[in-house]
Amino acid sequence: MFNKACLNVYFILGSMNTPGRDPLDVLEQALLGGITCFQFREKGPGARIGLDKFHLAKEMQRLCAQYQVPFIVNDDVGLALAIDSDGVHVGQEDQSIQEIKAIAPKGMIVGVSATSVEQAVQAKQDGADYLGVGPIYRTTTKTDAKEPIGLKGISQIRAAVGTLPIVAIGGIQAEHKNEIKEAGADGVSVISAISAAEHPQEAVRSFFADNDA
Ligand code: TZP
Ligand code: MG
Repeated sequence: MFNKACLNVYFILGSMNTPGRDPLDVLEQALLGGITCFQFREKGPGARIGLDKFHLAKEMQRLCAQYQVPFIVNDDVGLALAIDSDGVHVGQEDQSIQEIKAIAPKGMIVGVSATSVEQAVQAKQDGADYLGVGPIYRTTTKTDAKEPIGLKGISQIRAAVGTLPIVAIGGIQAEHKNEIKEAGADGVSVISAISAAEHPQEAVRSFFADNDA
């Protein structure tokens, strides 16, 4: 079952985020560390395509199922439907929420990225199940990331969308988690702080160190 607690420590990964390492090993370490949600985000230079992407998605989905962690596909609605993922996450330039809701099985989670109050309110109106809000801080992981919206951006979006689940994204390290939750997010989503850590399992644990709300 999906609820806002799933957004607590939400890990995002594609094979291009684990140079020199097996992305499945990194994911398994993160699952052992206790991540509460996972997003398969296979995009950008070096990303797998076609059957390679499909197989990696299936293997990651199987791992997440083993640990009972929701498995969300980024962008690729066709893939999400083909493998019956728990959810799909789309940006402002991707397929519209209404279109996705019309073709997806009932209960498939639809997450939407928002960088402004306007986008957040629109996404809520269109039926998004949760919002990915950011970037909060500066990040180099996404080359076309927008200007950081900071903690203030989270508070403004929270005030505008009521109780809709919100996960923050962009440049987030473990020590940021408290201030992000205080600003109104239900959790943090993270790529490099976990994927590039020498010990991904310990990196996940550090996100629970002084805040396990
Ligand atoms: N969307 C906004 S920032 C970002 C995405 C996918 C990248 C987050 O990566 P990191 O390494 O946690 O800053
Ligand atoms: Mg997208």
